[in-house]
Amino acid sequence: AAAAEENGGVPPFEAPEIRFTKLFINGCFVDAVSGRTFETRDPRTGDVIATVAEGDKEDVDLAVKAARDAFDHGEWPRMSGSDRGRIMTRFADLVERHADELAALESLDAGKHPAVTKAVDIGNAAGSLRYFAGAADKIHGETLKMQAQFQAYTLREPLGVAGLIIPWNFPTTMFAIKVAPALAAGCTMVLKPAEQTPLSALYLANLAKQHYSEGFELFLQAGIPDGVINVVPGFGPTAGAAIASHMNVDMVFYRTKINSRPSRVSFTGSTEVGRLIMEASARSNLKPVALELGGKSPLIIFDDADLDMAVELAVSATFFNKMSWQGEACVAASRVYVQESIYDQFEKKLAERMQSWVVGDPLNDPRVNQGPQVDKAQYERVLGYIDHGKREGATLLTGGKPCGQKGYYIEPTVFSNVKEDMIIAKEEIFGPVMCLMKFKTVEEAIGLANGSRYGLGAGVVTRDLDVANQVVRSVRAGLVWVNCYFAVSSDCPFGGRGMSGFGKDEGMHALDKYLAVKCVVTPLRGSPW
Ligand code: TXE
Repeated sequence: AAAAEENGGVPPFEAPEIRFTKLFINGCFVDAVSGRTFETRDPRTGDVIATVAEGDKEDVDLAVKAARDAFDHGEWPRMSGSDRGRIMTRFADLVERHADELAALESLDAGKHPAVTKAVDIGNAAGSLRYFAGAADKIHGETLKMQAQFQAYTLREPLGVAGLIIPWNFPTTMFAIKVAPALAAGCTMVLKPAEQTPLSALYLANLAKQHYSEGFELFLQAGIPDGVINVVPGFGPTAGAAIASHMNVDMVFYRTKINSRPSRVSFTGSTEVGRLIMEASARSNLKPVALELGGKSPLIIFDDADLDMAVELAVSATFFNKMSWQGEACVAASRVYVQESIYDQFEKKLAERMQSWVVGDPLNDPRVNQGPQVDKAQYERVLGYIDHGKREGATLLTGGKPCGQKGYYIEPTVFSNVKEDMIIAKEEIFGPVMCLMKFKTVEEAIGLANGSRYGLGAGVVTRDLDVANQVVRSVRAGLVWVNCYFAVSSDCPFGGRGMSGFGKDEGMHALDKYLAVKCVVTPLRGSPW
């Protein structure tokens, strides 16, 4: 109590017990075939939190075999959608019931603020599970009239074994937004968490198989059956690549990089790895691929905007105000365009605002706005971009240096007078770095916003509806926010275009990735058949 009092009423962070560190295959926690392990570290200090079994090709083979058997012979794809939905709803309940422990685990592994992790990451994950639980019994085809003497209908069937490769910036949310639609569709899956943050996926896999009793029919007493969800922690070029190129994976979804035969691969991550994943699919079984890659999202601020609100919005859109996300978000507004007539005022207010920005340990200090970068590699990468910005001649308005005695902390950095051809304006930095630029007219702003090869998010701040509509219609992006930013929800399709990838997570569109459409034709009476 005394410690909590000293700390503004917040009790000191208690590290959770780490119970799951092995591969999760066919409902069991097992060691890697090679016996190898790797270390996952605390980004606040660089200290080892746990050693985790390191999956490789042989382990992916075993996981895919379990998923294949569960798909070809198991009950999950054959169960009614409403029964799948009921089990998924129970999974969501369990996620919420264990939210504190899960939030502590995730915050430790990823360097996040536990309260925010609980509200945002875990809240979104439970929300996705519930949303897709509700969708599971609403998957249906259409009836087609065809020409005379035939009729046809379509069936939407689960595609098979999904390969899911996820990144480290929102590990629990990423797990849920890939796993939930795949479960609703009736697919089975092999998921590889990022090597930086493997712990929450293993914890969630264990929750998914938990047993329920109260008043359920016998076959619903179990959780998600063994073999439906398999989790193989490991590295990208080994375990990830094995999923992307696997002949028995029917689709791959990458939310960052991948290569191996799952039936489909869904991936979230970097554009370079996205390329490798498509190549791996092309060279193996041509499995469908969905990629949610990086971005360089523009935020356009017009001169009729409320200046204080616009500054606050730019800060949260780039750095994630009060969220301790340290700019590690694929939709972060890393290009901020401000209309010339208010540019100087905006710059001044922004610099003032950053004075009260607190960088520090998000697990123990409730005042902290920004925590550490996820690992040494990301920390060095972001500092490398900051050096580029300085060398290319952008004006350093705030920050620009590492901070703290240990761990991976970087000052929130704002570059002003950035030019379109500078590296910091073109490449995804994925850290606490804002690039401030000016424009004169709506047309110029749209041209600048569309000057990137990415096309993930975009924001516009104005009170003029005509201007807002013009930008919304013209900007090349998968998500556009008007007078807000980062507002997301399970029913809003999330995903980009161009080098930001293709295929949607969330919303009913996400289901399409996990379903195959089959057209069935039957003759009518009197047909020559
Ligand atoms: O991503 P990787 P990294 C972007 C961001 C960041 C950059 C690098 O710009 O700075 O990517 O981050 C797996 N075959 N994003 O290096 O490598 C890997 O193990 C199969 C954007 O962490 O793409 C992990 O599970 N899989 C982003 C996942 O891909 C491979 C979130 C992401 O790692 C693989 C994170 C391979 N050959 C980073 N190589 C977003 N869109 O939200 C790696 N992986």
